[in-house]
Amino acid sequence: RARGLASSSTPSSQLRVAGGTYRQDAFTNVTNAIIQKAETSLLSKPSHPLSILNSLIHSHFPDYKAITPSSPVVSVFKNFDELGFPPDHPGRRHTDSYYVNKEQLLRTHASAHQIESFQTDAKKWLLTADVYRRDEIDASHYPVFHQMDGARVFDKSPSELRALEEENEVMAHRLAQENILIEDESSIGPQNPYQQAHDPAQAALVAANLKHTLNGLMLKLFGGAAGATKENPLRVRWIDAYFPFTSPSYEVEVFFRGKWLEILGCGVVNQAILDRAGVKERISWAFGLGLERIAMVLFSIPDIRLFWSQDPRFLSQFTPGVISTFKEFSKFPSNWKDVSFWISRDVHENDVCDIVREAAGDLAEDVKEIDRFVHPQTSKTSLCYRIHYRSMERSLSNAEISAIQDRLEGMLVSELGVEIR
Ligand code: FA5
Ligand code: MG
Repeated sequence: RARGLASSSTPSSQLRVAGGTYRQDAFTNVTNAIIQKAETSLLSKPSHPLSILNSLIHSHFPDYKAITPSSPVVSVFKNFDELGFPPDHPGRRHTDSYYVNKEQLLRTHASAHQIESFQTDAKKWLLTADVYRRDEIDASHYPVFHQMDGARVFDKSPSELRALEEENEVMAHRLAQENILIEDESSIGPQNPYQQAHDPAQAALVAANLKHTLNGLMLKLFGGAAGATKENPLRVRWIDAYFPFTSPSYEVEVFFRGKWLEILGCGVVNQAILDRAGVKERISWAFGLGLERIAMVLFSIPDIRLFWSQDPRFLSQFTPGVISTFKEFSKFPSNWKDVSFWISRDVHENDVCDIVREAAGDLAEDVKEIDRFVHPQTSKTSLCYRIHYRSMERSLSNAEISAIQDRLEGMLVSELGVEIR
């Protein structure tokens, strides 16, 4: 059931998203607020921090082919099935992803384009994409963010593997002289095995190359900003992870300003993926990182909504090619309002958050459930949500917030069938 649909010239059974026209059905849950984001390309603005970071990573990997993905609308098959996600994977849930219809959704990760990228036959590639996940509302979560995937493919020929072994030695030697402390807590075992299809010695070489390559990237991105020295090196931690399309799989964390930050996921690509792409007799590693998470710490951007700000005081602060510290141009006061309602069927917090985004746009800073109880007589459930409102750009008047809150209450009634208390 689509909400607040697109243009009036489009028949109501059709949906326009990022230049394409799609059939809607009972599964449709993409909202207007999200469709608008899909039309906005932050990466095309050279002085946008995401674009600066994206370029910086590209310049660190000069011989990697830059692949530009097409529309953010992809098939469920391509986003999940083809990559080996099981039928009951949580990411497939209606409450977790934005469906255009039962067969198509807004990609939830850049890896949706992995197979087509391998099909280009590039041996080294990078691909950056806007990705979409239904989520809560707070300073670090936004339903649209950007991921960069990258991969390197090796021939299984003895000569290429010998070259790889030598390259690994050179890389390891170079990293050993840098101000980086690598805490490798990962391990190969039944939980995180080499693949049946792989010679373990070859897979080990590929995994080692993956680790050296990404340690080098972490040093490039964070070394300077962290003020890394011999005595106080940049700490990078490798832990085991699980992805349906890689094995072994890892997550990389960086210790920055007193905290461990999850930066990326990666691993040795499942042979079935390369087979499907028609890449025979090859072995590959791949990674996927989140640009916003990295940009927020490198540029000191306190709220993820700022990336979408149209305020010239935001964009004018940044220079292509330069990582600079964002200076907050305002901290306008925040206001909160509660909304309480009776529900007669289960309501997911992400449904409430999407309606808040429809009613309030980026003025909603934070949404939290603050109360829930069951009425002893009627056994109806009551929920109360507290919504914090704040503009990044100006002061909000009480009248404006009340109008948003009225609109919100109306939408909660019409979309979710709740009864406002
Ligand atoms: C993935 O999306 C995999 N496609 C990554 C991958 C690619 C693994 C290739 C192996 C090979 P994950 O959901 O963990 O994995 O997200 C990857 C990165 O995206 C995270 O490490 C984080 O940096 C970023 N990310 C994930 N969720 C969010 C979010 N809600 N907001 C901002 N960044 C996020
Ligand atoms: Mg993760």
